[in-house]
Amino acid sequence: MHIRFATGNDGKLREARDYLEGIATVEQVDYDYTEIQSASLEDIAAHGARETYRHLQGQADADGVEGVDSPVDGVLVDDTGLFIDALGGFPGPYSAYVENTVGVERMWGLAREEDDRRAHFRTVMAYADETGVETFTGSVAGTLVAPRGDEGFGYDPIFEYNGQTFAEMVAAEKNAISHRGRALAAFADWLADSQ
Ligand code: ITT
Repeated sequence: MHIRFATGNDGKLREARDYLEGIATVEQVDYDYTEIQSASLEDIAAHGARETYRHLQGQADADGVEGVDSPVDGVLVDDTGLFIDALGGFPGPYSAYVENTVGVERMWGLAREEDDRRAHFRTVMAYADETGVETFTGSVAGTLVAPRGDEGFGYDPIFEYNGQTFAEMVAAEKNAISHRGRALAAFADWLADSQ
């Protein structure tokens, strides 16, 4: 089984490869799909996967090679957000924009002002193939803390789960309990059932 993962985020790619080892090979695809403006991670991911699949299919047809025409050759997209309870779910679907503008340290600065520092990560994985699009969701609740740890990526240093930040865990430990790991588990179950 071979899957194309449309992402520019090496951390996401590493975790998906790690989780799907023995189930599927994961190829990174560099296609800048349209990130639609929506409060729904499902809509953003499903739209991105459908668009990328159509693009690759069109490219394969134009090249005269066999089309991307079986569940073996589907496209995966991952849309993730960090939702902070005391901030009404901010940054949520805007997490990438906020990381790239103000950065993780300043997000912690905002959260530190709050008594309630609960937050959750949510990932939606969308998988598109010739039969359509399926979405798989995973989430994990934790607490925001001052940055600790060098593993992981993005908001991992400020997200604590059971006394450890995600940046203090290696990929396999994080995958066992994380939003992405849970979405990948649902995806892997679906793949196994559909074969
Ligand atoms: P794509 O190319 O896949 O879109 P991206 O980094 O832009 O990569 P998103 O739009 O899903 O991804 O943005 C999610 C933001 O949340 C972004 O700032 C990520 O660094 C961060 N993020 C995603 N997954 C994370 C995780 O498991 N731990 C910490 N931060 C994460």
